[in-house]
Amino acid sequence: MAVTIRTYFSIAGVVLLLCSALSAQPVSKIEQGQLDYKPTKENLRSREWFQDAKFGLFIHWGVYSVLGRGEWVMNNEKIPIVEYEKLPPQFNPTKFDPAAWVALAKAAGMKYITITTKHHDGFAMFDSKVSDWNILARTPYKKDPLKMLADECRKQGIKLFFYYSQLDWHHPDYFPRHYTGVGYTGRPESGDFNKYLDFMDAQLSELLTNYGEIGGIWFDGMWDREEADWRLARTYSLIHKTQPQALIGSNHHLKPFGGEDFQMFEKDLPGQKTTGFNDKQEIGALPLETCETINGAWGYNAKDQRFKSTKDLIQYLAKAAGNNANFLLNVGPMPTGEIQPEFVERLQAIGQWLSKYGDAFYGTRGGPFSPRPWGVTTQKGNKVYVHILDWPDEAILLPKFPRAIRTAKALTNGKPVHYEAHRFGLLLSIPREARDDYDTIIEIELGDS
Ligand code: JFZ
Repeated sequence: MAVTIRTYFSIAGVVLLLCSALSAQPVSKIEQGQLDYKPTKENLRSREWFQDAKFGLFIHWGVYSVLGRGEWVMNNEKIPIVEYEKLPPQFNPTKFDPAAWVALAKAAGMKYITITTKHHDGFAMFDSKVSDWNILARTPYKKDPLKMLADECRKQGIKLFFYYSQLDWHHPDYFPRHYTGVGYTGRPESGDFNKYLDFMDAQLSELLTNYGEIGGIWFDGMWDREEADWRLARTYSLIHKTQPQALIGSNHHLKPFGGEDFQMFEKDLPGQKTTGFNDKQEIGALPLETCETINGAWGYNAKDQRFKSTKDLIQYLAKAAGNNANFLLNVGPMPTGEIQPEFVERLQAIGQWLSKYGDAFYGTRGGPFSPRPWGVTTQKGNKVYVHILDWPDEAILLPKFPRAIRTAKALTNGKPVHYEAHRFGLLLSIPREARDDYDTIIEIELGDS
């Protein structure tokens, strides 16, 4: 079994991976979803918007950032709740500047932000009335960063999505426990899971009523209890009723359930199954999104210096687009509220590059040809964009196009490129001077037939 295990996964994480790989098909309860679901007009419009948007900023931010060892630190290091509760008093992000975060996302060419409202540690990074395990009640900061961010997003024209962890290592009623949050937290060995789900629905209601119109909810964590009845139908209807335009997606690494509006792939291009925890994940018919980190960490990790290059990230964006998927690229802000310079530099470089090549991304869908070893294609109307990511020669043979070709030009310099409609396919010349360091894009205009 080929398993890629991220470094911050502890032994428990490895056990989790093995267990999920060995377990039979998931029990039907988890698959229930909202069976009678018919998306509204607003929802369908949002899906189109989402697919056009192509590029978003993922933000993992919570009290774990104080320790700088990622968002799984509580479980990885088996920190009991009494100890973990000492983190919020140390969390005072006075340098958090929502205008700067949103401006950075925009400068990167991103159209939306997805931020953790509550991660697996159960800590609400927003004003919650249903539990005092939240940023206003427990930290010296005493402000609601989500409110500040939501206001700023509206001002700057960026959509805001909320990540919400269904898994909870802090709530006593998250019981029975299964893979994680087991044995060390100090919670009683009893609890009422339905009460926990009531609490979750109450927090979701808060998120859906106090922050204006949102882009959607990004669920994560139901993989922790495959056997449980998550009452998805109820939760999903609550969301769809309260905000019909909001899109629901869930990181359960399976085919989408009824009531979901988009499908996500974690650290994986759609259908590639490279991570070891998604070997059962099939591509459904919904809009797609793939998420990735800049170094190896979601939440702030002070020691992780393995930054991907701007080239890697741009090529990943292109591959996602060529696979008909959005790219949600993550940053884990520091406990000060700032985003570290290595992330900022890369995001700005991507944005600068995209400001020249955006036509080949925004508003496109996966192109006429499935991804190839040399690159991918995207398409918008009668234009096909050929993204050549890795090809050493000055000519390349593409499969035959479904329609006649009117023009072909390199987006690098805007000049026509030579092509020949050959009986084996389309022969394209890619002259040296038209090359781009990251992605050489040839725009092909198709004729009417
Ligand atoms: C999940 C989170 O655990 C992680 O912290 C981060 O938020 C990411 C975006 O989503 O990642 C997972 C979820 C499940 C497994 C592995 C990683 N799993 O089942 O092995």
